[in-house]
Amino acid sequence: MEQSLLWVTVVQIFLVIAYQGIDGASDRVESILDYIPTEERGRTAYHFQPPKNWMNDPNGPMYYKGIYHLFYQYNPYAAVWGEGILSWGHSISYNLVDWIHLEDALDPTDPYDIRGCWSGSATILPGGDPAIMYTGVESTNRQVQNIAVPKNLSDPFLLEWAKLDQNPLMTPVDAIGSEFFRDPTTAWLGKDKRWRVVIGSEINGHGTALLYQSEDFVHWAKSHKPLHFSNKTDMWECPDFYPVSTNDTKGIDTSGLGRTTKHVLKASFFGHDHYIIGTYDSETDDFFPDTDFMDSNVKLRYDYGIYYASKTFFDGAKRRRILWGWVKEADDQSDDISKGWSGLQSFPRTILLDKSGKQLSQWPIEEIEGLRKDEVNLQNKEIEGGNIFEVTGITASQADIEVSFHLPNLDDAELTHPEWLDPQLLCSEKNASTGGVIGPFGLLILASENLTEYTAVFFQVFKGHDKYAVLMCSDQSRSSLREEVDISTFGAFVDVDPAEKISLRSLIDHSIIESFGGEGKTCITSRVYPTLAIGQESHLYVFNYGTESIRIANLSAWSMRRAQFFQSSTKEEKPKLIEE
Ligand code: DQQ
Repeated sequence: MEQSLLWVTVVQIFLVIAYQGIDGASDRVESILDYIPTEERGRTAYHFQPPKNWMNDPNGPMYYKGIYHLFYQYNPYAAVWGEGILSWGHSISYNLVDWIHLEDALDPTDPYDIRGCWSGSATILPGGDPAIMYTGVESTNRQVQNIAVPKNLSDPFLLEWAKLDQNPLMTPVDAIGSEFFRDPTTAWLGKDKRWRVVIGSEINGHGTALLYQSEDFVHWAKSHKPLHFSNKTDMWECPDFYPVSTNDTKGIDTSGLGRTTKHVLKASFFGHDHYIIGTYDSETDDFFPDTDFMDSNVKLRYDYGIYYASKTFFDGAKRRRILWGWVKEADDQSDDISKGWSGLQSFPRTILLDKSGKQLSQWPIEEIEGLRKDEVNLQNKEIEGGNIFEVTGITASQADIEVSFHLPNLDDAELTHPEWLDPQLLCSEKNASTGGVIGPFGLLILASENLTEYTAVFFQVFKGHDKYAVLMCSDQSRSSLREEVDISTFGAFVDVDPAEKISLRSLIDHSIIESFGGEGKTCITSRVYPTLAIGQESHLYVFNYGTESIRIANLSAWSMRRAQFFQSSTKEEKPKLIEE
Protein backbone atom coordinates (compact mmCIF):
# COMPACT_ATOMS: atom_id res chain seq x y z
CA MET A 1 0.00 0.00 0.00
CA GLU A 2 1.37 3.40 -0.80
CA GLN A 3 2.56 5.33 2.25
CA SER A 4 0.12 8.21 1.96
CA LEU A 5 -2.82 5.86 1.40
CA LEU A 6 -1.75 3.86 4.41
CA TRP A 7 -1.82 6.92 6.64
CA VAL A 8 -5.19 8.00 5.36
CA THR A 9 -6.41 4.55 6.34
CA VAL A 10 -4.81 4.79 9.79
CA VAL A 11 -6.34 8.19 10.33
CA GLN A 12 -9.77 6.93 9.32
CA ILE A 13 -9.51 3.95 11.60
CA PHE A 14 -8.35 6.04 14.49
CA LEU A 15 -11.20 8.46 14.06
CA VAL A 16 -13.69 5.60 13.90
CA ILE A 17 -12.23 4.17 17.10
CA ALA A 18 -12.15 7.54 18.81
CA TYR A 19 -15.69 8.49 17.98
CA GLN A 20 -17.54 5.16 17.73
CA GLY A 21 -15.66 3.11 20.25
CA ILE A 22 -13.45 0.11 19.67
CA ASP A 23 -16.25 -2.42 19.36
CA GLY A 24 -17.79 -0.59 16.42
CA ALA A 25 -14.48 -0.05 14.75
CA SER A 26 -12.92 -3.46 14.97
CA ASP A 27 -15.06 -5.25 12.36
CA ARG A 28 -14.31 -2.59 9.85
CA VAL A 29 -10.58 -2.56 10.28
CA GLU A 30 -9.70 -6.21 10.51
CA SER A 31 -9.94 -6.70 6.77
CA ILE A 32 -7.63 -3.76 6.17
CA LEU A 33 -4.97 -4.09 8.82
CA ASP A 34 -3.29 -7.13 10.26
CA TYR A 35 -4.87 -7.96 13.58
CA ILE A 36 -2.06 -8.78 15.94
CA PRO A 37 -2.47 -12.26 17.40
CA THR A 38 -2.31 -12.59 21.18
CA GLU A 39 -2.60 -16.36 21.34
CA GLU A 40 1.08 -17.10 21.04
CA ARG A 41 2.57 -18.59 24.14
CA GLY A 42 3.15 -15.95 26.77
CA ARG A 43 1.93 -13.11 24.60
CA THR A 44 -0.25 -10.78 26.59
CA ALA A 45 -3.79 -9.58 25.99
CA TYR A 46 -3.90 -6.16 27.63
CA HIS A 47 -0.30 -5.18 28.26
CA PHE A 48 1.43 -2.92 25.78
CA GLN A 49 3.78 -4.64 23.39
CA PRO A 50 4.74 -4.07 19.77
CA PRO A 51 3.71 -6.68 17.19
CA LYS A 52 7.15 -8.23 17.30
CA ASN A 53 10.85 -7.69 18.06
CA TRP A 54 12.69 -6.17 21.00
CA MET A 55 11.30 -3.40 23.23
CA ASN A 56 12.88 -1.91 26.34
CA ASP A 57 12.50 1.49 28.05
CA PRO A 58 9.34 3.59 27.68
CA ASN A 59 10.30 6.93 26.13
CA GLY A 60 8.66 10.34 25.89
CA PRO A 61 5.10 9.48 26.96
CA MET A 62 2.79 12.45 26.47
CA TYR A 63 -0.73 13.68 25.83
CA TYR A 64 -1.17 15.88 22.77
CA LYS A 65 -4.37 17.16 21.15
CA GLY A 66 -6.56 14.44 22.70
CA ILE A 67 -4.20 11.56 21.99
CA TYR A 68 -1.76 9.67 24.17
CA HIS A 69 1.63 8.90 22.66
CA LEU A 70 4.01 6.24 23.84
CA PHE A 71 7.48 5.88 22.36
CA TYR A 72 9.81 3.07 23.33
CA GLN A 73 13.29 1.68 22.78
CA TYR A 74 12.80 -0.62 19.83
CA ASN A 75 14.92 -2.88 17.64
CA PRO A 76 13.04 -3.09 14.31
CA TYR A 77 15.13 -6.04 13.16
CA ALA A 78 15.25 -8.61 15.95
CA ALA A 79 13.96 -9.76 19.32
CA VAL A 80 17.23 -8.82 21.03
CA TRP A 81 18.81 -5.54 22.18
CA GLY A 82 21.84 -6.60 20.13
CA GLU A 83 24.34 -3.79 19.81
CA GLY A 84 21.77 -1.24 20.94
CA ILE A 85 21.32 0.38 17.54
CA LEU A 86 17.76 1.19 18.47
CA SER A 87 14.90 3.28 17.12
CA TRP A 88 12.08 5.01 18.94
CA GLY A 89 8.98 2.89 18.33
CA HIS A 90 5.79 4.97 18.41
CA SER A 91 2.19 4.08 19.26
CA ILE A 92 -0.91 6.16 19.88
CA SER A 93 -4.06 5.70 21.91
CA TYR A 94 -7.08 7.66 23.00
CA ASN A 95 -7.58 5.67 26.21
CA LEU A 96 -4.14 4.25 27.16
CA VAL A 97 -5.57 0.75 26.71
CA ASP A 98 -6.10 0.25 22.95
CA TRP A 99 -3.22 1.19 20.67
CA ILE A 100 -2.26 1.80 17.07
CA HIS A 101 1.36 1.01 16.29
CA LEU A 102 2.83 3.62 13.96
CA GLU A 103 6.07 3.99 12.06
CA ASP A 104 9.12 4.55 14.23
CA ALA A 105 9.43 8.18 15.28
CA LEU A 106 13.24 8.24 15.35
CA ASP A 107 15.77 6.05 13.58
CA PRO A 108 19.56 6.07 13.96
CA THR A 109 20.35 7.93 10.75
CA ASP A 110 22.67 10.79 11.71
CA PRO A 111 26.25 11.02 12.99
CA TYR A 112 24.97 12.10 16.42
CA ASP A 113 22.75 9.00 16.83
CA ILE A 114 24.14 6.52 14.30
CA ARG A 115 24.67 3.82 16.95
CA GLY A 116 21.29 4.27 18.54
CA CYS A 117 18.48 6.64 19.45
CA TRP A 118 18.46 5.93 23.18
CA SER A 119 16.10 6.94 25.94
CA GLY A 120 14.67 10.38 26.51
CA SER A 121 11.57 12.34 27.35
CA ALA A 122 9.00 14.67 25.89
CA THR A 123 8.36 18.20 27.11
CA ILE A 124 5.27 20.22 26.21
CA LEU A 125 6.53 23.75 25.55
CA PRO A 126 4.51 26.89 26.37
CA GLY A 127 1.90 27.15 23.64
CA GLY A 128 1.49 23.38 23.65
CA ASP A 129 4.12 22.26 21.15
CA PRO A 130 5.90 19.02 22.08
CA ALA A 131 9.63 18.42 21.83
CA ILE A 132 11.57 15.22 22.36
CA MET A 133 15.00 15.23 23.96
CA TYR A 134 16.84 11.93 23.57
CA THR A 135 20.30 10.44 23.83
CA GLY A 136 22.14 9.72 20.60
CA VAL A 137 25.07 7.37 20.45
CA GLU A 138 27.82 8.38 18.04
CA SER A 139 30.04 6.01 16.06
CA THR A 140 32.70 6.26 18.81
CA ASN A 141 30.01 5.31 21.39
CA ARG A 142 30.09 8.83 22.81
CA GLN A 143 26.65 9.74 24.20
CA VAL A 144 25.13 13.14 23.36
CA GLN A 145 21.73 14.79 23.81
CA ASN A 146 19.57 15.71 20.81
CA ILE A 147 16.18 17.25 20.18
CA ALA A 148 13.49 16.32 17.66
CA VAL A 149 10.25 18.19 17.01
CA PRO A 150 7.11 17.28 15.06
CA LYS A 151 7.20 18.11 11.36
CA ASN A 152 3.52 18.96 11.38
CA LEU A 153 2.05 20.34 14.60
CA SER A 154 -1.49 20.18 13.30
CA ASP A 155 -1.16 16.38 12.99
CA PRO A 156 -2.40 14.96 16.33
CA PHE A 157 -0.74 11.62 15.51
CA LEU A 158 2.68 13.31 15.27
CA LEU A 159 3.68 10.85 12.60
CA GLU A 160 6.87 12.53 11.50
CA TRP A 161 9.66 14.02 13.55
CA ALA A 162 12.49 16.33 12.49
CA LYS A 163 15.82 16.27 14.28
CA LEU A 164 17.21 19.75 14.92
CA ASP A 165 20.04 20.96 12.70
CA GLN A 166 21.84 22.13 15.85
CA ASN A 167 22.16 18.56 17.23
CA PRO A 168 23.99 17.46 19.28
CA LEU A 169 22.98 20.04 21.88
CA MET A 170 24.90 18.64 24.83
CA THR A 171 28.13 16.65 24.76
CA PRO A 172 30.02 15.17 27.70
CA VAL A 173 32.40 17.73 29.20
CA ASP A 174 34.54 18.06 32.33
CA ALA A 175 34.68 14.81 34.29
CA ILE A 176 31.73 13.19 32.49
CA GLY A 177 32.71 9.90 30.84
CA SER A 178 31.60 9.77 27.22
CA GLU A 179 29.61 6.57 27.86
CA PHE A 180 28.00 7.86 31.07
CA PHE A 181 25.83 10.68 29.79
CA ARG A 182 22.29 9.78 28.90
CA ASP A 183 18.51 9.67 29.35
CA PRO A 184 17.26 13.29 29.65
CA THR A 185 14.18 13.89 31.80
CA THR A 186 11.14 15.93 30.91
CA ALA A 187 12.30 19.56 31.30
CA TRP A 188 10.74 21.97 33.78
CA LEU A 189 10.53 25.74 33.71
CA GLY A 190 11.80 27.74 36.69
CA LYS A 191 10.29 31.01 37.95
CA ASP A 192 13.25 32.69 36.20
CA LYS A 193 11.84 31.38 32.87
CA ARG A 194 14.82 29.14 32.35
CA TRP A 195 14.41 25.49 31.43
CA ARG A 196 16.02 22.78 33.52
CA VAL A 197 16.66 19.20 32.52
CA VAL A 198 18.41 16.35 34.28
CA ILE A 199 20.74 13.88 32.55
CA GLY A 200 21.74 10.52 34.07
CA SER A 201 25.44 10.04 34.68
CA GLU A 202 28.18 8.52 36.76
CA ILE A 203 31.06 10.65 38.00
CA ASN A 204 33.98 9.03 39.84
CA GLY A 205 31.82 5.93 40.14
CA HIS A 206 28.93 7.81 41.76
CA GLY A 207 25.43 7.94 40.33
CA THR A 208 24.67 11.55 39.35
CA ALA A 209 21.76 13.65 38.11
CA LEU A 210 23.48 16.33 36.03
CA LEU A 211 21.54 19.57 35.71
CA TYR A 212 21.44 21.64 32.53
CA GLN A 213 19.73 24.99 31.93
CA SER A 214 18.50 26.81 28.86
CA GLU A 215 16.61 29.97 27.94
CA ASP A 216 15.42 28.81 24.54
CA PHE A 217 15.35 24.98 24.87
CA VAL A 218 18.08 24.75 22.20
CA HIS A 219 21.21 26.15 23.85
CA TRP A 220 21.97 24.31 27.06
CA ALA A 221 24.60 24.99 29.73
CA LYS A 222 25.68 22.61 32.47
CA SER A 223 25.02 23.92 35.97
CA HIS A 224 28.01 24.17 38.27
CA LYS A 225 26.55 21.50 40.58
CA PRO A 226 24.44 18.42 39.87
CA LEU A 227 20.87 18.26 41.12
CA HIS A 228 21.91 15.27 43.23
CA PHE A 229 24.39 12.40 43.41
CA SER A 230 25.11 9.38 45.56
CA ASN A 231 28.34 7.66 46.49
CA LYS A 232 26.35 4.54 47.36
CA THR A 233 25.23 3.72 43.82
CA ASP A 234 26.71 3.40 40.38
CA MET A 235 25.48 4.99 37.10
CA TRP A 236 22.00 6.51 37.19
CA GLU A 237 20.01 5.58 34.11
CA CYS A 238 16.66 7.07 33.15
CA PRO A 239 16.33 9.62 35.98
CA ASP A 240 12.93 11.18 36.56
CA PHE A 241 12.24 14.31 38.65
CA TYR A 242 8.74 15.58 39.31
CA PRO A 243 6.47 17.17 41.92
CA VAL A 244 3.78 15.36 43.90
CA SER A 245 1.04 16.97 45.95
CA THR A 246 1.06 16.66 49.73
CA ASN A 247 -2.67 17.33 50.09
CA ASP A 248 -4.40 16.37 46.87
CA THR A 249 -5.03 13.26 44.81
CA LYS A 250 -4.36 15.06 41.54
CA GLY A 251 -1.05 14.89 39.70
CA ILE A 252 1.06 17.98 39.09
CA ASP A 253 2.67 19.27 35.91
CA THR A 254 6.44 18.78 35.87
CA SER A 255 6.97 22.57 36.11
CA GLY A 256 4.52 22.82 39.03
CA LEU A 257 5.84 24.30 42.27
CA GLY A 258 4.18 25.28 45.50
CA ARG A 259 4.11 24.93 49.24
CA THR A 260 1.99 21.79 49.07
CA THR A 261 4.39 19.85 46.89
CA LYS A 262 7.28 17.52 47.46
CA HIS A 263 9.59 16.28 44.72
CA VAL A 264 10.44 12.75 43.70
CA LEU A 265 13.80 11.79 42.24
CA LYS A 266 13.85 8.38 40.60
CA ALA A 267 16.98 6.73 39.25
CA SER A 268 17.47 3.32 37.66
CA PHE A 269 20.52 1.52 39.08
CA PHE A 270 21.51 -1.89 40.39
CA GLY A 271 18.82 -3.30 38.09
CA HIS A 272 15.93 -1.53 39.85
CA ASP A 273 13.99 1.73 39.89
CA HIS A 274 14.75 3.45 43.20
CA TYR A 275 13.19 6.70 44.36
CA ILE A 276 13.61 9.26 47.09
CA ILE A 277 11.23 12.02 48.20
CA GLY A 278 12.39 15.47 49.21
CA THR A 279 12.16 19.22 48.93
CA TYR A 280 13.29 21.11 45.86
CA ASP A 281 14.37 24.74 46.12
CA SER A 282 13.65 26.07 42.65
CA GLU A 283 15.75 29.19 43.19
CA THR A 284 18.98 27.47 44.16
CA ASP A 285 18.24 24.17 42.40
CA ASP A 286 19.00 22.33 45.61
CA PHE A 287 17.22 19.07 46.31
CA PHE A 288 17.00 17.98 49.97
CA PRO A 289 15.91 14.34 50.26
CA ASP A 290 14.02 13.28 53.38
CA THR A 291 16.05 10.05 53.25
CA ASP A 292 18.72 9.49 50.64
CA PHE A 293 19.21 6.55 48.26
CA MET A 294 20.34 3.39 50.11
CA ASP A 295 20.32 5.20 53.48
CA SER A 296 17.57 3.38 55.33
CA ASN A 297 16.46 -0.20 55.75
CA VAL A 298 13.51 0.57 53.52
CA LYS A 299 15.00 1.12 50.10
CA LEU A 300 12.06 2.61 48.29
CA ARG A 301 11.42 1.18 44.85
CA TYR A 302 8.56 1.58 42.40
CA ASP A 303 8.37 -2.17 42.13
CA TYR A 304 10.17 -4.99 43.90
CA GLY A 305 9.93 -7.41 40.98
CA ILE A 306 10.95 -6.99 37.33
CA TYR A 307 10.63 -3.30 36.53
CA TYR A 308 13.20 -0.90 35.09
CA ALA A 309 13.91 2.34 33.23
CA SER A 310 10.45 3.69 34.00
CA LYS A 311 9.16 7.12 33.15
CA THR A 312 6.24 9.28 34.29
CA PHE A 313 4.31 11.96 32.44
CA PHE A 314 1.65 14.45 33.46
CA ASP A 315 -1.69 13.77 31.80
CA GLY A 316 -3.23 17.24 31.60
CA ALA A 317 -6.57 15.81 30.43
CA LYS A 318 -7.22 14.01 33.71
CA ARG A 319 -4.74 15.88 35.89
CA ARG A 320 -2.84 12.78 36.92
CA ARG A 321 0.74 11.56 36.74
CA ILE A 322 1.11 8.26 34.96
CA LEU A 323 3.98 5.79 35.26
CA TRP A 324 5.18 3.39 32.58
CA GLY A 325 7.92 0.81 33.21
CA TRP A 326 9.79 -1.75 31.16
CA VAL A 327 9.14 -5.33 32.27
CA LYS A 328 11.72 -7.55 30.62
CA GLU A 329 11.47 -11.25 29.90
CA ALA A 330 12.58 -13.83 32.46
CA ASP A 331 13.22 -16.50 29.84
CA ASP A 332 16.31 -17.18 27.79
CA GLN A 333 17.40 -14.99 24.87
CA SER A 334 17.08 -18.01 22.55
CA ASP A 335 13.40 -18.26 23.59
CA ASP A 336 12.90 -14.60 22.68
CA ILE A 337 14.46 -15.17 19.29
CA SER A 338 12.22 -18.15 18.63
CA LYS A 339 9.06 -16.41 19.83
CA GLY A 340 10.07 -13.28 17.90
CA TRP A 341 9.53 -10.71 20.64
CA SER A 342 10.89 -9.55 23.95
CA GLY A 343 9.71 -7.04 26.54
CA LEU A 344 6.48 -5.58 27.87
CA GLN A 345 5.41 -2.30 29.39
CA SER A 346 3.68 -2.46 32.75
CA PHE A 347 0.02 -1.49 32.68
CA PRO A 348 0.06 2.32 33.15
CA ARG A 349 -0.25 3.33 36.81
CA THR A 350 -1.24 6.58 38.46
CA ILE A 351 1.37 7.63 40.95
CA LEU A 352 0.74 9.73 44.08
CA LEU A 353 2.37 10.61 47.36
CA ASP A 354 0.99 8.23 49.96
CA LYS A 355 -0.92 9.74 52.92
CA SER A 356 2.07 9.00 55.19
CA GLY A 357 4.18 11.34 53.03
CA LYS A 358 6.97 8.78 53.30
CA GLN A 359 6.42 6.84 50.11
CA LEU A 360 4.47 6.77 46.84
CA SER A 361 1.44 4.69 46.00
CA GLN A 362 0.55 3.34 42.58
CA TRP A 363 -2.65 2.05 41.07
CA PRO A 364 -3.63 0.86 37.57
CA ILE A 365 -5.28 3.70 35.66
CA GLU A 366 -9.08 3.69 35.85
CA GLU A 367 -9.43 2.94 32.13
CA ILE A 368 -8.54 -0.67 32.88
CA GLU A 369 -12.03 -1.14 34.26
CA GLY A 370 -13.40 -0.97 30.69
CA LEU A 371 -11.75 -4.34 30.05
CA ARG A 372 -13.44 -6.10 32.95
CA LYS A 373 -16.22 -8.65 32.44
CA ASP A 374 -17.68 -11.74 34.21
CA GLU A 375 -17.55 -10.14 37.66
CA VAL A 376 -17.32 -12.57 40.58
CA ASN A 377 -17.80 -11.36 44.18
CA LEU A 378 -17.65 -12.80 47.62
CA GLN A 379 -17.59 -11.37 51.12
CA ASN A 380 -16.81 -12.39 54.62
CA LYS A 381 -15.43 -15.85 53.96
CA GLU A 382 -13.23 -17.57 56.49
CA ILE A 383 -10.27 -19.66 55.36
CA GLU A 384 -8.94 -21.92 58.04
CA GLY A 385 -5.23 -22.66 58.27
CA GLY A 386 -3.98 -25.05 55.59
CA ASN A 387 -6.85 -24.47 53.17
CA ILE A 388 -7.28 -23.24 49.64
CA PHE A 389 -10.31 -22.53 47.51
CA GLU A 390 -10.73 -21.79 43.83
CA VAL A 391 -12.06 -18.53 42.38
CA THR A 392 -14.23 -19.80 39.54
CA GLY A 393 -16.29 -18.09 36.85
CA ILE A 394 -13.47 -16.05 35.32
CA THR A 395 -10.72 -16.62 32.78
CA ALA A 396 -7.88 -17.12 35.23
CA SER A 397 -5.11 -16.51 32.68
CA GLN A 398 -6.44 -13.04 31.79
CA ALA A 399 -7.90 -11.49 34.92
CA ASP A 400 -7.99 -8.69 37.45
CA ILE A 401 -8.56 -9.59 41.11
CA GLU A 402 -8.92 -7.41 44.19
CA VAL A 403 -9.08 -9.02 47.61
CA SER A 404 -8.93 -7.67 51.15
CA PHE A 405 -8.07 -9.84 54.12
CA HIS A 406 -9.04 -9.43 57.74
CA LEU A 407 -6.76 -11.09 60.30
CA PRO A 408 -8.68 -11.83 63.47
CA ASN A 409 -5.92 -13.60 65.46
CA LEU A 410 -2.80 -11.44 65.38
CA ASP A 411 -1.71 -12.15 68.95
CA ASP A 412 0.12 -15.35 68.07
CA ALA A 413 2.10 -13.85 65.16
CA GLU A 414 5.69 -15.09 64.94
CA LEU A 415 8.30 -12.71 66.29
CA THR A 416 10.57 -10.83 63.90
CA HIS A 417 14.32 -11.20 64.15
CA PRO A 418 16.74 -8.25 64.06
CA GLU A 419 18.62 -9.91 61.19
CA TRP A 420 15.50 -10.05 59.04
CA LEU A 421 16.44 -7.00 57.03
CA ASP A 422 16.28 -8.38 53.52
CA PRO A 423 12.64 -9.05 52.62
CA GLN A 424 13.54 -10.77 49.35
CA LEU A 425 15.71 -13.27 51.22
CA LEU A 426 12.99 -13.73 53.82
CA CYS A 427 10.47 -14.50 51.07
CA SER A 428 12.83 -17.13 49.63
CA GLU A 429 13.25 -18.76 53.03
CA LYS A 430 9.62 -18.51 54.12
CA ASN A 431 8.16 -19.35 50.75
CA ALA A 432 4.62 -20.33 49.89
CA SER A 433 5.12 -23.97 50.73
CA THR A 434 6.63 -23.29 54.18
CA GLY A 435 3.79 -22.90 56.63
CA GLY A 436 3.75 -20.11 59.23
CA VAL A 437 1.32 -18.72 61.78
CA ILE A 438 -0.25 -15.60 60.22
CA GLY A 439 0.28 -16.63 56.65
CA PRO A 440 1.54 -17.28 54.14
CA PHE A 441 -1.87 -16.35 52.73
CA GLY A 442 -2.76 -14.88 49.35
CA LEU A 443 -3.26 -16.03 45.78
CA LEU A 444 -2.05 -18.96 43.71
CA ILE A 445 -2.02 -17.47 40.22
CA LEU A 446 -1.65 -19.10 36.81
CA ALA A 447 -2.04 -22.42 38.60
CA SER A 448 -2.53 -25.81 37.00
CA GLU A 449 -5.37 -27.90 38.39
CA ASN A 450 -3.13 -30.24 40.33
CA LEU A 451 -0.90 -27.36 41.48
CA THR A 452 2.11 -28.64 39.58
CA GLU A 453 2.50 -25.06 38.40
CA TYR A 454 1.54 -21.86 40.19
CA THR A 455 2.89 -18.46 41.15
CA ALA A 456 2.16 -17.57 44.77
CA VAL A 457 1.62 -13.91 45.69
CA PHE A 458 1.13 -13.69 49.42
CA PHE A 459 1.58 -12.00 52.78
CA GLN A 460 3.04 -13.08 56.10
CA VAL A 461 2.68 -11.10 59.31
CA PHE A 462 5.27 -10.97 62.09
CA LYS A 463 5.32 -9.21 65.44
CA GLY A 464 8.11 -6.72 66.24
CA HIS A 465 8.84 -4.63 69.37
CA ASP A 466 6.27 -1.95 68.82
CA LYS A 467 4.51 -2.90 65.59
CA TYR A 468 3.79 -5.67 63.17
CA ALA A 469 5.81 -6.32 60.02
CA VAL A 470 3.86 -7.30 56.91
CA LEU A 471 5.90 -9.13 54.30
CA MET A 472 4.65 -9.35 50.70
CA CYS A 473 6.17 -12.00 48.44
CA SER A 474 5.91 -13.20 44.87
CA ASP A 475 7.23 -16.74 44.65
CA GLN A 476 7.98 -17.91 41.12
CA SER A 477 9.74 -21.14 42.14
CA ARG A 478 6.82 -23.30 40.91
CA SER A 479 5.67 -21.04 38.08
CA SER A 480 6.81 -23.20 35.18
CA LEU A 481 7.93 -26.69 34.34
CA ARG A 482 10.42 -25.11 31.96
CA GLU A 483 13.93 -25.19 33.34
CA GLU A 484 15.64 -22.29 31.66
CA VAL A 485 13.46 -19.50 33.10
CA ASP A 486 14.46 -17.22 35.98
CA ILE A 487 12.38 -18.19 39.00
CA SER A 488 13.82 -15.78 41.59
CA THR A 489 11.50 -14.92 44.45
CA PHE A 490 10.67 -11.25 45.08
CA GLY A 491 9.68 -9.61 48.34
CA ALA A 492 9.19 -6.36 50.21
CA PHE A 493 7.59 -5.08 53.40
CA VAL A 494 4.25 -3.29 53.18
CA ASP A 495 3.71 -0.34 55.49
CA VAL A 496 0.20 -1.25 56.64
CA ASP A 497 -1.35 -2.02 60.00
CA PRO A 498 -2.53 -5.65 59.85
CA ALA A 499 -5.09 -4.90 62.55
CA GLU A 500 -6.90 -3.14 59.70
CA LYS A 501 -7.47 -4.90 56.39
CA ILE A 502 -4.62 -5.95 54.09
CA SER A 503 -5.44 -5.66 50.41
CA LEU A 504 -3.96 -7.29 47.34
CA ARG A 505 -4.73 -6.62 43.69
CA SER A 506 -3.20 -8.66 40.88
CA LEU A 507 -3.34 -8.03 37.14
CA ILE A 508 -2.87 -11.39 35.47
CA ASP A 509 -2.07 -11.51 31.76
CA HIS A 510 -0.63 -14.84 30.53
CA SER A 511 3.06 -14.21 31.24
CA ILE A 512 2.93 -11.17 33.54
CA ILE A 513 1.53 -10.69 37.04
CA GLU A 514 1.48 -7.16 38.45
CA SER A 515 0.58 -7.15 42.13
CA PHE A 516 -0.32 -4.17 44.31
CA GLY A 517 -0.17 -4.68 48.09
CA GLY A 518 -1.66 -2.29 50.66
CA GLU A 519 -3.59 -0.33 48.01
CA GLY A 520 -0.49 0.21 45.90
CA LYS A 521 2.10 0.94 48.58
CA THR A 522 4.15 -2.08 47.58
CA CYS A 523 4.17 -3.37 43.99
CA ILE A 524 5.73 -6.56 42.67
CA THR A 525 5.75 -7.53 39.00
CA SER A 526 6.80 -10.95 37.79
CA ARG A 527 7.16 -12.71 34.44
CA VAL A 528 6.20 -16.37 34.35
CA TYR A 529 5.92 -18.95 31.60
CA PRO A 530 3.49 -21.71 32.61
CA THR A 531 3.36 -24.77 30.41
CA LEU A 532 0.26 -26.40 31.94
CA ALA A 533 -1.61 -23.45 33.44
CA ILE A 534 -2.37 -21.78 30.12
CA GLY A 535 -5.65 -20.59 28.59
CA GLN A 536 -8.65 -22.48 29.95
CA GLU A 537 -6.32 -24.78 31.90
CA SER A 538 -5.31 -21.93 34.15
CA HIS A 539 -6.80 -21.62 37.65
CA LEU A 540 -6.84 -19.04 40.42
CA TYR A 541 -6.94 -19.94 44.11
CA VAL A 542 -6.98 -18.14 47.44
CA PHE A 543 -4.85 -19.94 50.02
CA ASN A 544 -3.94 -19.82 53.68
CA TYR A 545 -0.98 -21.96 54.70
CA GLY A 546 -0.63 -20.33 58.13
CA THR A 547 -1.98 -22.07 61.21
CA GLU A 548 -4.33 -19.20 62.12
CA SER A 549 -7.58 -18.62 60.24
CA ILE A 550 -7.96 -15.55 58.09
CA ARG A 551 -11.08 -13.95 56.67
CA ILE A 552 -11.66 -12.60 53.19
CA ALA A 553 -13.47 -9.31 53.87
CA ASN A 554 -14.15 -8.77 50.18
CA LEU A 555 -13.10 -10.34 46.91
CA SER A 556 -13.92 -9.15 43.40
CA ALA A 557 -12.49 -10.72 40.28
CA TRP A 558 -13.01 -10.23 36.59
CA SER A 559 -12.04 -11.83 33.31
CA MET A 560 -10.34 -9.25 31.14
CA ARG A 561 -11.11 -8.51 27.52
CA ARG A 562 -8.26 -8.14 25.10
CA ALA A 563 -7.14 -4.62 24.44
CA GLN A 564 -7.22 -3.71 20.75
CA PHE A 565 -3.90 -3.37 18.99
CA PHE A 566 -3.70 -2.29 15.39
CA GLN A 567 -0.64 -2.28 13.26
CA SER A 568 -0.04 0.10 10.44
CA SER A 569 3.64 -0.06 9.95
CA THR A 570 5.92 -1.32 7.24
CA LYS A 571 8.73 -1.87 9.70
CA GLU A 572 9.82 -5.17 8.17
CA GLU A 573 10.55 -3.57 4.84
CA LYS A 574 12.87 -1.00 6.26
CA PRO A 575 16.48 -1.39 5.12
CA LYS A 576 19.02 -2.20 7.76
CA LEU A 577 20.96 0.92 8.56
CA ILE A 578 24.22 -0.45 9.90
CA GLU A 579 25.84 -3.75 9.05
CA GLU A 580 26.68 -5.73 12.16
N1 DQQ B 1 18.35 1.76 27.97
C1 DQQ B 1 18.69 2.71 26.96
C2 DQQ B 1 19.57 3.71 27.63
C3 DQQ B 1 19.22 3.54 29.06
C4 DQQ B 1 19.01 2.08 29.18
C5 DQQ B 1 19.32 2.02 25.79
C6 DQQ B 1 18.20 1.69 30.39
O1 DQQ B 1 19.32 5.02 27.15
O2 DQQ B 1 20.22 4.04 29.92
O3 DQQ B 1 18.43 1.11 25.22
O4 DQQ B 1 17.55 0.47 30.22
